[in-house]
Amino acid sequence: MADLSAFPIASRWPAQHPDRIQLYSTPTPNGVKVSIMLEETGLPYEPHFINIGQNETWTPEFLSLNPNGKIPSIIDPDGPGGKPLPLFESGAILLYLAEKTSKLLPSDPARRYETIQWVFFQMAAVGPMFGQLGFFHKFAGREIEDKRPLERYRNESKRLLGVLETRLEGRNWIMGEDYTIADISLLGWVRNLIGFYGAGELVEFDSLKRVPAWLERGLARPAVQRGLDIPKRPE
Ligand SMILES: N[C@@H](CCC(=O)N[C@@H](CS)C(=O)NCC(=O)O)C(=O)O
Repeated sequence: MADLSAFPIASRWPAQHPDRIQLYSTPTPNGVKVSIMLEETGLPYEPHFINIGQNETWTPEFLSLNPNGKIPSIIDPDGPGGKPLPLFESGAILLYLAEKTSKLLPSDPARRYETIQWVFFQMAAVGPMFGQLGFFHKFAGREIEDKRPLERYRNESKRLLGVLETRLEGRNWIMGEDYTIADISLLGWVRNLIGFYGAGELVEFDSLKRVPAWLERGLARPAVQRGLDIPKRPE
């Protein structure tokens, strides 16, 4: 049986199954990347709900795993060399799980780097820009009179959707016929932009053809449906 006693986070969120991957998360666009990946790969894992509304990522126990105070984070009790591996940053976690399972990341080196390139595109551009648009359109930023930040993030989000629209020409998935971690990284963000953030009209989502069809294909996957609701929010 794996021993997680060296990890302070395991004292606050105890493992019932210490031999399984421990997932500390919330079902946000960054969080669901990892739960979807775990569902797609079939790896055994144990989810722990972290309440970001109550600032639980800023507790000493959580910060001991991720000094950046953000979900998602994991501990794999069976990491490289059989030793426990703590990991944060959703992109790094996706890559790690893909390599661990040899799934959802092409093995051909050129296609592998092409996939990683799109994961970085999500991490560096789509996530931060859509997130800022959400802040200025839906959350506290709505109150700000100066509309230039909202305009900037709207324009940039619209442009990024255009990049995806072009990429998906003649392709079912970001990497063509292969559904990969690039799709997993992006699905939750595009869904959130037009769903929870209510910014579909703002970015003229209806003027796109391929992105909506890709989103529908992705959301139809049973593992995606399950992953979107993990960890379950307490009632
Ligand atoms: N680049 C990070 C971003 C993670 C992130 O922004 N997580 C948000 C939820 S989507 C969070 O934990 N927010 C809590 C807070 O900042 O208090 C990743 O992809 O893992």
